[in-house]
Order: sequence, then structure tokens, then C-alpha cells
Amino acid sequence: MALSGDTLIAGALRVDTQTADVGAAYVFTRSGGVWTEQQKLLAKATEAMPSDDFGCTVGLDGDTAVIGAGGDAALGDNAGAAYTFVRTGSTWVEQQKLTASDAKAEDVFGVAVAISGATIFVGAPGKPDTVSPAPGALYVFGQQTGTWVEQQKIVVAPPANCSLGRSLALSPTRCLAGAPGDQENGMAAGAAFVFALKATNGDPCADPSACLSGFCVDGVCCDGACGGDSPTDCLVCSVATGATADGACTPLGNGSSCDDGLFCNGADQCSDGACSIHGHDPCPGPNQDDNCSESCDEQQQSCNASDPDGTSCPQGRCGAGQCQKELGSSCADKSGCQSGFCVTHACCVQADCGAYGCGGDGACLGACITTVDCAPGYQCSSAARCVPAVDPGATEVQGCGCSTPGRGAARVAWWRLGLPVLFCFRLARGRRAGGGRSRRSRGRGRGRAFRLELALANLRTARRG
Ligand SMILES: [Ca+2]
Ligand SMILES: [Ca+2]
Ligand SMILES: [Ca+2]
Repeated sequence: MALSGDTLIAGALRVDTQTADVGAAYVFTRSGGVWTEQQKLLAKATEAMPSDDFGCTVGLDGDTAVIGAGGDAALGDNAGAAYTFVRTGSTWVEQQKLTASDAKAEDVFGVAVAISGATIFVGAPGKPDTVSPAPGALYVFGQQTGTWVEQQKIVVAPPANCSLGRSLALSPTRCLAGAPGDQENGMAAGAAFVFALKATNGDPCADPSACLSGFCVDGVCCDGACGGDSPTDCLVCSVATGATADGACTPLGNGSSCDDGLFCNGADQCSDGACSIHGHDPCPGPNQDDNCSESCDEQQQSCNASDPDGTSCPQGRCGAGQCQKELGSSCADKSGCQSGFCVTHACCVQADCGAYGCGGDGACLGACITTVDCAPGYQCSSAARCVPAVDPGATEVQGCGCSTPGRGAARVAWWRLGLPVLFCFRLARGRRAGGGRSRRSRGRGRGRAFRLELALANLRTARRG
């Protein structure tokens, strides 16, 4: 007998409906606590033969029944067979006759049957091998597009006359098979074997060991390793993840988005089943703009790393993440200068110019026109010298902005015209006097003249700036 929900099937192997001992099976259904016979199942008339023992065992799962016929002689005396029936509405119809691919007389295939979902086990306890007359065997059938197909033959080792498959029980994941002739614990002591069912490709799985293929990818048994479950391998095996069919490893289309986990190579795309196209550095980086802190930082996954030192920027070169300016450029502090010195708001060659400020070429001034040419706390004297602001003897030369109209302009004109004349005069005098002086003294004169010329040049540059 077999029971599934409110349906029960009972075998009756000696029924003589078509011929002697051909056998039958009876289906009963329960409604309101009362069992009623639904249908009597028989093999087709063309298949029915005496002593088929149809109904010697039965299996049932939902609307599919399996009826064993261990005495079926179509492929040899007692080679055996099994029949599947399906119910539509309340009517059962024979679907298929199952036999073993290597059927032989006295196999008694079908003396035990079991069904669970799309899997049928059929026992053939009389199956011989080359050593023993009846070690027995199990046959596994699976359903493919509505047809039951033999998928596997199971025997146990070492072979013995154990009559494996004399009885069967089946769950969705396990098969328990009786072997009453097992001799491990004495003559006919018997044993039962448990087999774990492996899922076929496309079946849901949680572990590769559950799959016949040995691969469980994207939640289904897969026909290959398929890159594993990684979302970045561009290979998928379930319809839910983009495969053409569950269980068929499929490359994702070229251009499909994938993520290799690296920030600084940009967004990634699949190409020929590999995540191999990268969008490249997403940060502007050393692009010669005035931002020296926009290179890619992989660790922080951000665009705020310093551009490499020395990268050119509009006013100089990047250094320590800042655009550091050339000599003479205006500065707020020393960090903005390549030289590392900022004196009177100009990038300077040295840290301190004493009483003077730094000129437009980044060199310290040696003379002044206005107080802005002097260091803080100093003022420009009438002698074009920066002197302490509190010096009572000094007369400040006002800048244009601080003078009365006309006067300041006149003084600047004097500086621009008079000072060169004055220095040229002194230079000429030094040269004239040079004939009577020592070599050392002449050298000093030349040095002073050079410094004065340099100071004048600085002044001109500063005023232009
Ligand atoms: Ca994959
Ligand atoms: Ca990336
Ligand atoms: Ca930049």
C-alpha cells in the first residue's frame, strides 16, 4: 500500500481481470473521513500477461503512482517492470512502462518501488553480477520533459547475495533500501542501505555536495564551477541572476556592470565573461589645475589624496598637496611657496630680509621707495633706507596714496630720475678714483656698485608688481 494525502493505493497481485494472476491496484480517496474507491488500475491489455504480479508493490506521490510488476516477462521470465499512472481530475491513466536498461530474466525489477517528486527508485533484488547470483540493484528514474528516463543504476560493494532493493523508502533527499540477504553479520542477517540523493543541474541547492555535478552556484546545481557565487565573475548559473536556464552557466553580456572592488580603476564592466573593462581613475588627479589634492586614494576610496609633488599647477608646482608658488609670487604663509619662505607677502629666497621686504623676483630688497618696501616695524627714510619706525631722525617717504596730491608724484619722479643719476655719478666717481686705490678697495667699490644696481632693479620690479 501507499498513502499520499487523501489518496491510498493498494496492490492486488493475484487479480485475474485480464488473465491469470495478472494483478491490479485499487485507488481510494478520503472525503469527510470516508474512504471511497476511486479507480481500479490495470496494465494495458497489450501489456498484461499471466503472473505479471502487477501491484506486487505500489508507490504514490500526489497525482503520480508507480505500480510494480516483478513477474513481468516481456524481457525474460520475471525480468520485471513498473508502471507509472497519472491522475487528471479524478481519472488515472497509464503514463509509461519502466524497465531496466540491462533487464534480464529473474531480476524481479519492480518488486519494490518508491516515488518522491520527480524521482522514482525501482528495486531489482534478483539482479546478478559476475560473481554472485543475486546481489541486487537499484534503478533511479528521473523525469525529463514528461518522460521517465533511467538516470542511474546503483549496486553496493563488495558484491554479495544481499538482494539489494527488496524493499524501498524514499524522501526528497534520502533512499532507504532493504538488503535481506546481507551476510556481514551472518547468513541472511540482512541490512538496509541509505543513499543520499544528489540534485541534478538546475535544482536548488545550498551546498556543492548536494549536487550530482559537484557545483552549487547562485543557489542551483550548475553544470560547471561558473566562477562561484562572486557577483564580479560575470558568469551566472540561475535564471534569477541572468542565466539562460537554471543550471546552465552563462556569461553575462559584454558591458554588463560588475564590481572588482577597486575604487581607483573606476566602474567596471564584463567582457567575454570576465570583469575586465575598467572605467579608470575616477579622480581628476595631476591635471595641472590649481587643485593639488585630487588624486585617487584607494584605501580611503576617495579623491582627496595629494597630487604628486612637482606636478605643475598654474602658479607653480604641487608640493604637500598645495600649489606652491614661484619666487616673488604673493603668499599668505611659507607653505604656499616653493622656497618655503614668505616675507612681506612674497615668496622669498630666504626666511628673513632684515629691515627690508622681499622683492618681485623673490630676492630681499636693498632700498625702499615707500614703507611697503620695508619689513613690519620699519619705515622708508628719505635716504631710501628702511629704518626703525620710531627713529626720530628719519623722514618717511610717503607712498602715493598717503601724500598730498602732486607732491607724492613729484617725489616718485625724483626717485625714478634722480636716483639713477646719483648712482651713476657715484659709480663713475668710484671708477675714476679706482686708479689710485688698492685692488681690495676697488673690489669693494665694484661690489657696492653691483649691489646698488641690483637694489634698483629690485625696486623697479617691485613697483611694476
Ligand atoms: Ca558566478
Ligand atoms: Ca572598480
Ligand atoms: Ca590637480
